[in-house]
Amino acid sequence: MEGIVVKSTGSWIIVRMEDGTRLECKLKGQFRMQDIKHTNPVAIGDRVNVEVVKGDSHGMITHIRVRDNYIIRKATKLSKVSHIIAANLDHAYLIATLAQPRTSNGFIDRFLVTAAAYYIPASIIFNKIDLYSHELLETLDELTYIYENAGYRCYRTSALHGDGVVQIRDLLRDKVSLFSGHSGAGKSALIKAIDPALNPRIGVLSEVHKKGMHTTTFAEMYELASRGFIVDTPGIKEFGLIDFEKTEIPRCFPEMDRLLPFCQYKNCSHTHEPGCAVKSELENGSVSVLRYNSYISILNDS
Ligand SMILES: Nc1nc2c(ncn2[C@@H]2O[C@H](COP(=O)(O)OP(=O)(O)OP(=O)(O)O)[C@@H](O)[C@H]2O)c(=O)[nH]1
Ligand SMILES: [Mg+2]
Ligand SMILES: [Zn+2]
Repeated sequence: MEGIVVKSTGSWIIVRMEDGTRLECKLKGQFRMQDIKHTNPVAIGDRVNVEVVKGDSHGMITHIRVRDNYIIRKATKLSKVSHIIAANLDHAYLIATLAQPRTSNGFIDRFLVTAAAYYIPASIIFNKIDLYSHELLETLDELTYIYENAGYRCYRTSALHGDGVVQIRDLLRDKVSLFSGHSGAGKSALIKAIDPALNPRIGVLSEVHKKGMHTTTFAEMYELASRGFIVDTPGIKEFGLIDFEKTEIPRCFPEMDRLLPFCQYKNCSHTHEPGCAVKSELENGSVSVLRYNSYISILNDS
């Protein structure tokens, strides 16, 4: 029997079987030994084969199909080992907000680079727009302009009041999508707004720092009544590129990647080389300084 991993709590792996039922499973020991690069040998979104022993209510995962793609984060800040956030994704959405807890531009860019690094199309959803002041709405217009020019769609929602929710529901139809972002950005609240029949836990912000309280502790894939699957994830502080060549970073900034054919050197890093099209567009204003600064910062970090 085949199914998709929808939740993994450490002790049990919940698999959604083809007929829509959910089965608690264990993983055959061999997988745990094979995969030393990742802390979790089986990830949300994995397509698996399951065997059920007659008379047993639980299943045994016997095979994990090769992943089309996956997105990872570092297991811990300095770790070389990574944790697979989810696999076999059609699209990754960053749930960002300019209200509390504000998502920085640097974080947005790191998310976009991570998604591009693993060849997962990405977009940004600016949530909590009900809380934006006039100034913040202007900032949002500027950011939308920058990111849409770079090649990323931007959406605006209020999980609280329902603005923009129908549009997101339509985007998710028949796809497997990931919601990622800081704790407290409203990932779970937005899922609830998209499909009120679902019940992901929704948190509150801390009194003092107005940050999220890490309410969602395990990633979980939900099935939408409007068709489609959405992976809710725990809030994340930072993304990190692992096993990733520095020379691949320019590819992960689509607006720079598009200009590469016009650079004098075909492996231009857009930093010190003469005849660099990115740097000349930077001066003309068509490549955003904000994005370029993130690019340099990511390049320096890796
Ligand atoms: N005003 C307003 N509050 C929102 C909105 N979306 C979410 N919230 C509130 O923000 C808080 C955090 O929401 P969650 O959905 O739990 O956030 P999360 O991103 O899932 O956080 P973690 O699970 O900790 O990663 C809750 O108090 C929500 O009610 C919104 O659009 N507007
Ligand atoms: Mg949550
Ligand atoms: Zn260049």
